[in-house]
Amino acid sequence: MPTTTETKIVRSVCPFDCPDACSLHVTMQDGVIESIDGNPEHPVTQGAICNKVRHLRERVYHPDRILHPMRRIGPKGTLEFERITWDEAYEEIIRRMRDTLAEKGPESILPYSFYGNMGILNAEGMDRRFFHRLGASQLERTICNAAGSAGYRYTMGAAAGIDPEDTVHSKYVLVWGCNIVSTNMHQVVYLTEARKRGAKIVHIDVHRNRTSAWADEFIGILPGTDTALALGMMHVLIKEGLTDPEFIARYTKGYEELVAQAELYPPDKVSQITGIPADAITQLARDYGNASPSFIRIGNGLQHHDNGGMAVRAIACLPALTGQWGKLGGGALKGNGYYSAVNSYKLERPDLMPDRNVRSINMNRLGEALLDSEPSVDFMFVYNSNPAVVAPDQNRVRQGLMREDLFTVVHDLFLTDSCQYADLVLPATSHFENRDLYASYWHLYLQLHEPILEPMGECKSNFTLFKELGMRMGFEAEIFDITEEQMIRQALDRNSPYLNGLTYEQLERDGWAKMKLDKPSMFPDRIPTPSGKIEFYSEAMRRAGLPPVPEYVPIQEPEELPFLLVTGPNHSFINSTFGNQDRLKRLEKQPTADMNAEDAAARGLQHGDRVRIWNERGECRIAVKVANNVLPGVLVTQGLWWEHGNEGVQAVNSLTSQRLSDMGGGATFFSTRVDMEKIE
Ligand SMILES: Nc1nc2c(c(=O)[nH]1)N[C@H]1C(S)=C(S)[C@@H](COP(=O)(O)OP(=O)(O)OC[C@H]3O[C@@H](n4cnc5c(=O)[nH]c(N)nc54)[C@H](O)[C@@H]3O)O[C@H]1N2
Ligand SMILES: Nc1nc2c(c(=O)[nH]1)N[C@H]1C(S)=C(S)[C@@H](COP(=O)(O)OP(=O)(O)OC[C@H]3O[C@@H](n4cnc5c(=O)[nH]c(N)nc54)[C@H](O)[C@@H]3O)O[C@H]1N2
Ligand code: SF4
Ligand SMILES: [Mo]
Repeated sequence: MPTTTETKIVRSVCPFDCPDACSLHVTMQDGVIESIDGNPEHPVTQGAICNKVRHLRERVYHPDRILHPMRRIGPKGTLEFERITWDEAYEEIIRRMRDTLAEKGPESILPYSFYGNMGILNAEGMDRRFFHRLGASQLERTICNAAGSAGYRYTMGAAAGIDPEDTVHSKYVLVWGCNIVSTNMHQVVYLTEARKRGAKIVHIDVHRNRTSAWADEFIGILPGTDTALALGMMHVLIKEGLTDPEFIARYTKGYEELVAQAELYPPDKVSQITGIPADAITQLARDYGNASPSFIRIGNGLQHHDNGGMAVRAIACLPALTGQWGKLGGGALKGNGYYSAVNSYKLERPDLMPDRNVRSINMNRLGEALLDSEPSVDFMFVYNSNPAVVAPDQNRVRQGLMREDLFTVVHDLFLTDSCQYADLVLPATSHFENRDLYASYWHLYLQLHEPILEPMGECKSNFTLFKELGMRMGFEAEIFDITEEQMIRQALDRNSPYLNGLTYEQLERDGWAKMKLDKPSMFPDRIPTPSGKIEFYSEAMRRAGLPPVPEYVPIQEPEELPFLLVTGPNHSFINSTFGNQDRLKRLEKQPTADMNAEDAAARGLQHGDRVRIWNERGECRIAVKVANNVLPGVLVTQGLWWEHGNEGVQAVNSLTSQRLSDMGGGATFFSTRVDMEKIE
């Protein structure tokens, strides 16, 4: 029996790619994590966290964690590795990098990363410096919110909205293409309070899901038609005089052009496009136009389409039409990254690039980059991402990863599907083992994370990995041989009214700090568009070859195949993270495709039948869930499942396309056409 035990509660931050960026209270017993809870003192977290992270202990101490570097000894596509030392790993990486540099030049080296860990140093810090200094191909990190952010910026000028804490004051709320019960639980907390104070909450989605069940009203829409709905609402708002002429005159540009455009979208026409009854469209516009303050939570779902940028741009016009900006609880929120932006120049050091015109590769076109780019990608460094599962057109991606002449390094905590193609696998620390700085893309707090565990086995953080690689490459010591604390100080060194002189000491003392925002949002006082107004008409869009006024452009997939497939994330994983966690897998049971009962009857399908869903890119075998959760002609799956370790599971991205969205180079995951047939 242990004689003395020490229990203490320490502070941490949730590192995952989730808007809530929760503050955690971790109960430690003799240096080991006992349990994880939400920090009751954090103003947004308020003691509540999701089920995934409450069980994060199981991930951190998981028996499958990679604890030392490994080298491939079997063929690509299998998981046969031998243990090697860090010295051997570093020597091999440097030798292969130098060979590639000498034979092909730096553009043949490609980093591939995203936000498996949102920590600023580990996601966009030392790694960026290292690849900039090498002169490697640039990666356009467009897989998540690129289209919608570009669209929103065309209208509003910046990735900023209202403080989510103020949404308790909203009286009418549209949750639009956002599954907040699963993906943004503290927005649900605020809106539940708003509802207690009299607000009505409407969910607009292609899928009747957990958020629809919680909302007061659900509007089911056909995928990729939201621009038409927004224009239909504008039509009614303008026709019925539900706009705010004073706000429009003072703060917007291009109202006349917008009026002419909205004229073309009467409810009956919009009904045919969107699948929403015409009177429901009229009612929605009236409810929105008559309520104030009203709030729109714009999600990432509706922008994973060919026309996703335009959809967000069009929706972002609505609060300006009814004059919501500036009112407490009025406006919209797509993302708030603008307020908490740190000094990315000092952090990432783009000035280290030997050639500023180095090519850049869009991460959504990884398959093409690996299979037909010139110069070829011969060295790929994967970290904070699982491209074999999350990238579109997965068969092409995996075909590229199989190339014998491609050298691939994967740095991760687990042997993901991507590791199957790695020549070297490197062990990553969990965020509990690192010092880092965390921002949210939704709330307004920056948080400092201090390590609460020693690195496990031989694990290294991304920061340490790229720092040590830089030093071994003989790169400038003052840039690479620094501590996490020094780098955080560099990141905070930014003249921003929102950071407002925030110091490392302040974060060290309090754990977090709120960005300074004296008004409900920066709008309408500061509108950083080219005209300084909210732009219903955008000259920048016209110059970019885009329709300057919101306009509905259908998705691009050829219409031969009868179903539109939306492959969203699920409740219990975060993208593909947690896809190897038994408890969470059990909760999700198995991947399924929701299907309309009418479609099922026409095809002779019953609930639970297995089908083969296919298109020209690939196929996926999955069970159907027959219900009226989707409109006829629509299929919805949830979850980015791993293939290895999940008998019979096929990843949905074999069906999705590398096509890019209308703006921002975004992904078009949800604009996928498929057919299906029953299998025995
Ligand atoms: N539990 C959980 N939380 C997560 C994640 C996760 O995987 N699991 N992922 C994290 C990440 S990286 C992100 S980007 C966010 C994403 O979270 P959200 O912003 O909520 O985005 P999605 O869940 O992709 O899609 C939201 C909703 O859009 C709907 N949708 C799809 N197409 C359309 C359309 O054309 N129109 C409309 N109106 N709706 C449409 C989908 O059915 C879905 O319910 O969540 C983060 N949080
Ligand atoms: N069909 C379809 N595809 C999608 C989506 C969809 O809705 N549908 N969603 C898209 C979206 S919105 C996003 S954001 C992307 C997400 O795509 P990814 O960013 O690839 O996200 P994850 O699948 O969570 O993979 C993150 C990996 O990073 C690892 N990791 C975690 N912490 C660290 C660390 O500190 N160091 C290192 N080296 N590794 C670490 C994790 O173990 C995990 O394997 O997927 C996109 N793909
Ligand atoms: S995944 Fe999201 S909701 Fe869950 S603890 Fe992390 S930040 Fe909070
Ligand atoms: Mo994302």
